[in-house]
Amino acid sequence: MNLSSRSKSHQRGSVLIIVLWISLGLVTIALLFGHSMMLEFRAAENRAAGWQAEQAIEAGLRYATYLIKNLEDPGSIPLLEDYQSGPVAVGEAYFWFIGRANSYLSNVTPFFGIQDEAAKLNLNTATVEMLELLPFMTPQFAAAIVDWRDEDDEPTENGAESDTYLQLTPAYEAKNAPFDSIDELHMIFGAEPELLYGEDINRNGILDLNENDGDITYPPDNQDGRLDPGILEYVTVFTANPDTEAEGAQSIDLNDDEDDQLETLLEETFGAERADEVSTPGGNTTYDSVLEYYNASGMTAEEFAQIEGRLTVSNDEIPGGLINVNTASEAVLACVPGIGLENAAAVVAQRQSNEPGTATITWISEILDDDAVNEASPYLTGTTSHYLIDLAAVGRGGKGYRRTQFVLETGGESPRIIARKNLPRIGWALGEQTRVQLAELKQNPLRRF
Ligand SMILES: [Ca+2]
Ligand SMILES: [Ca+2]
Ligand SMILES: [Ca+2]
Ligand SMILES: [Ca+2]
Repeated sequence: MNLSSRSKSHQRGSVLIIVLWISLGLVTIALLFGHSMMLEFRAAENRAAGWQAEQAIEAGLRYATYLIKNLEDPGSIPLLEDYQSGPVAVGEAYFWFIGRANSYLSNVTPFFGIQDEAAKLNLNTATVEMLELLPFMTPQFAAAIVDWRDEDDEPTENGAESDTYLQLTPAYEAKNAPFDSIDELHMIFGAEPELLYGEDINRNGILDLNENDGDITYPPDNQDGRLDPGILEYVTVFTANPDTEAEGAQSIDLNDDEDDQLETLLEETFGAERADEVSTPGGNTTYDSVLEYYNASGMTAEEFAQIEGRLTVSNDEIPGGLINVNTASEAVLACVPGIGLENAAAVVAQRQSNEPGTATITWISEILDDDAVNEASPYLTGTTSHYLIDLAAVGRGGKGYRRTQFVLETGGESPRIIARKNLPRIGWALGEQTRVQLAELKQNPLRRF
């Protein structure tokens, strides 16, 4: 081989190496481009699934509004057998109504259904003694709640007013006005996540795996196989003022019935003859509770149940924020004077023998003595006008998880939305079984539940 041919072959080798490098570069670029396209595609897919989930939540809200508007017994909770509580398909998406089982403390699988906001203690009307009886509550936090909402800046015993809040960083003042949202509890002096959320960090009313593993994963829990929810589980701000003045309002105020609406209702329901036999509030009678009127009226329990949902009492002595004895948990009933920690379990046990969908208060006389009934009834109701619609949804392929809570208020022509809150996308609320089912769905998008 002469020099020139050796040099030529060397040149060919160099060219080959350069070509190889360029090809490799092109392949790398193509791969990187492909990868970013794939990421882009996945992001678009997730966005689309999230959008579908949001649409499903709107559909769930319309469905709940329809159910509540058309309830056979106004003021009752829709019966589970009368509607789909989840998963409900909306195109490629699904929604669920996150619910609460009657005895949810040991539940590990989610319960789906429409909830009652009147099952809870009202932060704006509950006394400090009532608040103190809630699980996880401390005397300091109960007093600080009352100080937050009361008009003055004088701390109650153990409480906290602006003096305390102005020393914090950042500093702020006590509200000195009613709570607009239970989320304001985060601003109350002494608010710790353990106090507000307890073990139920994802606020779904069931014991998720991380809520029963001690300190291995957040939140801390006592690993006792029972859910110990925090204060947020038991409180509301929405039940205080049943608006009997609202347009199309259905309620008759027994202490302020100038148009004799009750008489008309009795005649329409029972006929003129029976309506005459039944007493209507006369003269200066002021009732502390609807139940007090029932006891004076001479109606049977069956008769009273037919009209109870239309009745209310306004009374300056009564704070409002009535608790529905048909739906409240044992922990909430324990806060009611006359029931207390000693009778709450018995009331819940008695309730379980009632017909599902019961919307009357009369049955508490079967479990409490007369004194207790008189003490408790001003705080209680058998019906509700505030429904919690807690919706979770996923889009195509089980992706795009969303959760939004709504409060619907009845009393006018149609239920109206008085609160709407998106919950964080982290904090899966549908339990392990649904997670597994959805993972299978992701593998095979054509499959359905
Ligand atoms: Ca105050
Ligand atoms: Ca939970
Ligand atoms: Ca834990
Ligand atoms: Ca526990």
